[in-house]
Amino acid sequence: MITNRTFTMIKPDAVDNGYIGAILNDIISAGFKIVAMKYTHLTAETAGAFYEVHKERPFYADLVRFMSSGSIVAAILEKDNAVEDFRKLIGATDPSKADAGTIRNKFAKSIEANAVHGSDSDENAAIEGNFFFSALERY
Ligand code: YYY
Ligand code: MG
Repeated sequence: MITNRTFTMIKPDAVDNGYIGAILNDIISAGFKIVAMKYTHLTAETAGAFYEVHKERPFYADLVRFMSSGSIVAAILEKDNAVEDFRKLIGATDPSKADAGTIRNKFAKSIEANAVHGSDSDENAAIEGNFFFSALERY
């Protein structure tokens, strides 16, 4: 059911640092089921479109550059209360403020290169999942 789904990306910093396996392990151990997943690479255009909601923010240009600087892993995850529970699992946007044990606390070094993305609402989870995956891929 769509309301039990969220969307995540393992960002270029975490991919480059070799954390894909450890992060997926934390996600699965927390009770999330992987519905769809792909290893891919954003261009400046696709990263810009994905983060369009932030285009007036001062960090937008750097964020787009960073998000298109290396490979990412995109995934749709399923669990009861997926959006809220996943935001708790990843922790605060700024890893220095993320609670101990959260994915950003463990694997991120800066507010920009913060290891993972997590959707902030059911509506955005659906939009973001549809951005990366065709209907066939996200059955
Ligand atoms: O949803 P979340 O990823 O926790 O934060 P957002 O406020 O949606 O910002 C998206 C993304 O932008 C964030 O993960 C890192 C980057 N960013 C930044 O580089 N500098 C900021 N001051 C705020 C956000
Ligand atoms: Mg956000």
